[in-house]
Amino acid sequence: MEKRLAPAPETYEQVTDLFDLDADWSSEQQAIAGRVRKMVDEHFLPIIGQHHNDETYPESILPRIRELGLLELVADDAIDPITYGLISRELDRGGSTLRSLVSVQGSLVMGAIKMFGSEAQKQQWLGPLGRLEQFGCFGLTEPDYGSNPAGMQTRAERTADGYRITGSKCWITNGVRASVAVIWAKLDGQVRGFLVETDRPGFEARHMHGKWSFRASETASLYLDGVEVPETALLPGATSLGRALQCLGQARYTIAWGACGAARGCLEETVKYLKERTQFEGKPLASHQIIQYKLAWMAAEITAMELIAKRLGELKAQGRMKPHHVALAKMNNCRKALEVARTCRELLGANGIHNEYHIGRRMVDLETVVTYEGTEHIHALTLGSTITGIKAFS
Ligand code: TGC
Ligand code: FAD
Repeated sequence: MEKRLAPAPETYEQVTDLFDLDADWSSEQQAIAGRVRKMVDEHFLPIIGQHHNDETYPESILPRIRELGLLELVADDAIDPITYGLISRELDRGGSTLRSLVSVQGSLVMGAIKMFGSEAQKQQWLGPLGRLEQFGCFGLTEPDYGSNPAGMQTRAERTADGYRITGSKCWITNGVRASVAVIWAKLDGQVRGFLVETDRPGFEARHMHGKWSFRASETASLYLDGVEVPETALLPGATSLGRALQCLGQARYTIAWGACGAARGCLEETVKYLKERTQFEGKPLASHQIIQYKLAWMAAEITAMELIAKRLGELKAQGRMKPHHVALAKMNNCRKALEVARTCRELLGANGIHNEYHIGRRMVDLETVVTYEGTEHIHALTLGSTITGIKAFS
């Protein structure tokens, strides 16, 4: 591994919880979050810079996620919303690509099977997906239909013993690695969800290269050329676009928490740097007024983000979480995390653009996070429609 890559930050100070919010969590919730944080510090941060550089997937983190049993907790419904949020926050403090790995598998794929699958589908898939023996992907976006998936062109038609699916999907996380793809397609004009095994004839997944964001995450285009699937591939409860959006609601929840972690990671690393780096008569950069102002602004923003995530978790735990709650949290927290990352990048000067530090990677990865799972504009329009009662999408 290249020597100048960022070290594991065991020594970073806890400068990001000025309202003592973490003290509100139960000892069990804090313990799980602590275990994830330790795993990230010891096994993810030391390797991720190189993978980001090389555009490679951090395979070595998979056994660590298995050891912690994070996705098995999801499979068994043994996790409360706040704990899931805290796990997402700690994963994203390492990298948004790491949180994505878990939230695609857990919230989008396992979530679709849990909410809309038959008993047989649950028996077949949830165990292997939870143990990360198998990977899944979620195919909604198409080349001409990103923000507006209602226009999707992928079609399913009935055959004698099942369905034939034709179409293409793009920007699909884990698409090449997946052995099962949740494919959203129109059947008789209605959006339905199918579990498509990726080794079926006519199914092809191709790596998308050339990303400058999410370089350590695998993204694919999927091509379905008359893929024949049995009757049992249909997710019985996935009966409309609204069902796909329900899955997204679960994943957007993890993103709202994850953004807090990404921002925390940036601020922790920046404070350490500013206390060590001196300019102008040997004074640490941290002693200058403009710099302290920016640190204070970021600490306040992170506190506000965490309060939003906390409230969202409470609403989810009470079964009261609505799409506009998720839209507000996803929109605000992703935007603010990106602003924090950009400010931290600036405060590190030239070092802010070098991968000796994690901030530049976090910043470019957050450009993906503000875009996927509904862009900032789309979430603003969802909120606008809630506020005014007028839909302004088209
Ligand atoms: P609209 O007519 O408003 O709604 C259709 C039906 O869906 C219901 N609904 C929702 N249900 C649950 N959660 C939500 N957030 C929902 N939003 C709407 C709605 O009530 C309605 O139900 P019903 O029973 O009346 O039919 O639909 P629309 O076509 O006008 O679109 C609304 C819009 C624009 C908000 C929606 O299309 C949207 O969210 N677009 C963004 C697309 C998106 O987020 N794509 C994400 C792809 S997956 C991804 O990015 C994974 S990233 C992977 C990683 O982490 O690495
Ligand atoms: P477009 O819809 O073309 O939007 C372009 C711009 O126009 C945006 O700024 C948007 O906000 C704006 N815009 C669009 N409509 C309106 C409007 N009505 N009013 C105002 N502004 C508007 N998808 C999946 O299905 N599965 C995945 O696993 C997945 N993983 C992804 C991984 C990565 C790394 C990335 C970058 C994307 C991933 N996506 C995935 C796709 C992602 O969900 C889409 O990129 C996103 O929904 C936006 O669609 P688009 O890129 O086509 O942008």
